[in-house]
Amino acid sequence: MADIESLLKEKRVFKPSPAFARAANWNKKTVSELRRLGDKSPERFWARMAKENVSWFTAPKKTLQWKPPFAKWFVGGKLNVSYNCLDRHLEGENAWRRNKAAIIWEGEPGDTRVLTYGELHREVCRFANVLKDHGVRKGDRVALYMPMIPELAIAVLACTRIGAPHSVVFGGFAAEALRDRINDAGAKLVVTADGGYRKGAPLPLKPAVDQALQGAPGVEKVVVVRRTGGEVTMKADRDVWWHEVMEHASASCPPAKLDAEHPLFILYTSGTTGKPKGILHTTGGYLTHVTTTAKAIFDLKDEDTYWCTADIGWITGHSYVIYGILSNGATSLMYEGTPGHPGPDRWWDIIERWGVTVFYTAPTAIRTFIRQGDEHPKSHDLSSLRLLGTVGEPINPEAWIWYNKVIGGRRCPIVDTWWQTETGGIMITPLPGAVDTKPGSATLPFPGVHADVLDEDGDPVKPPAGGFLVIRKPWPGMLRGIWGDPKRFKEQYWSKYPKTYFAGDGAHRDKQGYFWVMGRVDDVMNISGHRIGTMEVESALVSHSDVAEAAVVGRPDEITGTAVVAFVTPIASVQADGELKGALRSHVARQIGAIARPAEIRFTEALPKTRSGKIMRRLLRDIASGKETAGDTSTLEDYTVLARLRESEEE
Ligand code: 7RM
Repeated sequence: MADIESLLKEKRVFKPSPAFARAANWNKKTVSELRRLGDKSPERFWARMAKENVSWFTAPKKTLQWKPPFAKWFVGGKLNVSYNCLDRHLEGENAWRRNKAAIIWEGEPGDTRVLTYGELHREVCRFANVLKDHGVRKGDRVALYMPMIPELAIAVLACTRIGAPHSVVFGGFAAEALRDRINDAGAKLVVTADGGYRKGAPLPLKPAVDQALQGAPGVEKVVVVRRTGGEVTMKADRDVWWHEVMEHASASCPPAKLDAEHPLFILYTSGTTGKPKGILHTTGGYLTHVTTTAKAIFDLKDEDTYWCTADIGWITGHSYVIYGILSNGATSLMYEGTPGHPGPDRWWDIIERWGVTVFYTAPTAIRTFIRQGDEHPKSHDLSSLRLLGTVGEPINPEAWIWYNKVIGGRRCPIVDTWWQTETGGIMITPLPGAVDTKPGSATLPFPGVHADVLDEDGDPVKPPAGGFLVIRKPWPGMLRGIWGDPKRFKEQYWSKYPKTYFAGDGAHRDKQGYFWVMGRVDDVMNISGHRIGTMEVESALVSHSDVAEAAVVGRPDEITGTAVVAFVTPIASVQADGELKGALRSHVARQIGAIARPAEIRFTEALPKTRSGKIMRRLLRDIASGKETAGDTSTLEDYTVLARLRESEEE
């Protein structure tokens, strides 16, 4: 298992421009000083960040208490997340931010709403009072099943104001998945909406809540936002309208003074099998991590209009649409709908109209845009952009170069950020004013983060080489556990190596020590004894001009152990035929080597993805080997894809 062979041949290097470097929040000098501190003592590094970037009612007494795998950060410290995201921007020397936009929101139909820091503070206080009026106390869990509307941001911040941990459930999940998550967290109250807009039409949400609650006896109240105006049934004594209960709620609600380790939220992420895991994050460490990383990596300035396209139902939406951005007093843009509505240029239109300066999105979205053609971004003025980011998957160099050229006009640094729901915040990333970038590499660990790549025996690999990605020292944003399941927490993350967090990803380090994350180790294929990441074969496939997207899995093979099966979506104008299959097989052989040549290629219109755009390869593995799908499919975005894929079998 030791080596994950890296066959990536990427050699290009991009240096930060002198102008960007000069103005950066963290320049070369700051970064090298902080790296030294973080290498020597992560605790002292994070203690300094907690002091510089977070406001405390009571300063922490001890930075870290570490009883592996259980960590407590900033012990004795008291704080409030909503205070850090709101109140502190209305006080003292920051008081001018009262009328600065905190959230610029745009609905899919084109309606807009701008909430200033002053207004957002008022709304959050009012909703915090509504929660209290409806029986929610400190420690009680609140489930949020909502579209991407301002009320979702208001609701999460209101929860943090009173110390009620929230559990945001993707609006795309079905009733059953919602019910399981409500019950697992033991939520007492649910906030939802009549519906939201997606792909040009209202999509109802309330019926799924009604259905879920038939099997969720712990829920006492439901607050319903009117978004689409669609028909809903309101259950007497249980359901109330948001606008009615908000009408008389007081806008004064002092923030609860919470322990640094008070639970902040639970976020469910799908396990490979069975029950989804409720990842638990707490208050002081998480806020320190996301505030510090957002400031350094997105280089947030008061003049910026920052847009992260992630849904709040994903960790990226928690950390870098809401918490890390608002705690820095920056302006966060939030968009309700799909990228393709009303036309394929919707995102570029938003960037142009609002003058977005920092843009953070997923490689899967970038590949979709490449497929649609350059004319869409090129029909808009994107010159406001100054910094680009990616998250969620490895980005193939072709897509990186396109993003740099077509979206960034060759002037914007790209930060390829590696992290997980479990890590809370970004862990491996370029610092845009200080670190040279290479297309396809997340570059180096953030200061204070002790990431490494180990071999099967637990020894660090000698670069250039591949292995298992781990974090050797605790960090403040780390998950504190799996809700209600400490055993699974230990087994899942802390059992492969002693006292070391195993992320489940494979990575390669190059001669310079740069990290190249190759994807989940479950996805690594062993072909005649050679370990090849699915991502490398995918990257080779999408570098062919006729291919828009590709997903690769291994299928058991008597001779080679594993045979490569590729699911390929060709670009719109191309004839998907046997000739193209042959061309793609040779292309992969040329790019990587004959060993990686797909034994089978299946053309498909769509791939099974999560709402956050990750390809669900374990479902493809079942299809490739002709098995029925086992395990959790609740995170699948479009259920019809599976049936269609089964029909794609080779003639
Ligand atoms: C933030 C998020 C986590 C998994 C992770 C990786 C993959 C994320 C990158 C990446 C390569 C990246 N949380 N991943 N970012 N792989 N380069 N920059 O995505 O919990 O939903 O997923 O995503 O496999 O383990 S997540």
